[in-house]
Amino acid sequence: MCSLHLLTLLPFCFFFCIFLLSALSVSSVRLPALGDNDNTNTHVPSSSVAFDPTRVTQLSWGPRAFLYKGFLSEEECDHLINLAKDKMEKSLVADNESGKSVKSEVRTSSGMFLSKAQDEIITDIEARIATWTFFPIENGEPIQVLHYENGQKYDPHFDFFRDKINLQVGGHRIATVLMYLSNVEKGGETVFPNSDSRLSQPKDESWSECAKMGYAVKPEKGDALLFFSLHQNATTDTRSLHGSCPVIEGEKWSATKWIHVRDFEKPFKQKFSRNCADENENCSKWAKIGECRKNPLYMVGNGTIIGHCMKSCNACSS
Ligand SMILES: O=C(O)CCC(=O)C(=O)O
Repeated sequence: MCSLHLLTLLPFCFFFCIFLLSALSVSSVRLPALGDNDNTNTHVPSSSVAFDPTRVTQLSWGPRAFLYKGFLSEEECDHLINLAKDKMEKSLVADNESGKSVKSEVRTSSGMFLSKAQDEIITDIEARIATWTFFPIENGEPIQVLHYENGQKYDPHFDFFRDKINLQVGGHRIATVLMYLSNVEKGGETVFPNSDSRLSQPKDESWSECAKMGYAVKPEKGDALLFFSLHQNATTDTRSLHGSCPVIEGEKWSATKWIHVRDFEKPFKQKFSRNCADENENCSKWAKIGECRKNPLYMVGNGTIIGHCMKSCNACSS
């Protein structure tokens, strides 16, 4: 009787032992947790700070949005602010008809564009963005640093274009990475008024009234928000409507990397052996204030159309 029981228990014991062994071996592998600074388990050769997928959470599928906790170190945030702070100008928006950059009350912050690969730290951050988003570095625009003081905001808008001119350089902006460079005491949230998740996010009194109008993300120094402006089939996603709520207390620093469906650098890299000239006497002045990057179609053309300031923008060899 007793030996019969032992025989029937034998297969059970066998499987139990296998289960125990596998559980022990899994628990002995330590994955870095959120907020853990030990990045030695992951290795990305193109950026000295390892990309760590365990820090990423999915926020919404409509629009597709993800938050990376501690994407930038404190030092990287401070470095971006230091590079930008003496060069800030009133932020502009793209005019829907002409595509030109124009002043508007829709956006009351100030901002400036860094150069791509401006120094080692920027090169590193750009490499990390490429790893996270799966988009090559050349599809990205230069990083734009933004500063919002008390009451300043960016009303809800789309990052995809509605004019034909901007579309010619790199096509639509498909994704945006917003990096928060400072904490904000109150307000300054990034809000998505059309998000599918707008009604399901509980909000207490720490959120501004503006943030309560949609799905919102509180700026926290070092965090980065990635969202997509196009659906998987490359049509525009109107749920990607987003804005920066007015700052109520403190100030907000952020940095934006817009990513296009195609190579955004091509016009800059194009070397024309003929027509290496400026067509406007103001070209060198405009080039110095960053117009080659801010108004690329006019300044350097798009590889088919020759720009008006090819020489000053170093877009050709004479
Ligand atoms: O700073 C923010 O939270 C929003 C910025 C933004 O909307 C943009 O740069 O397109």
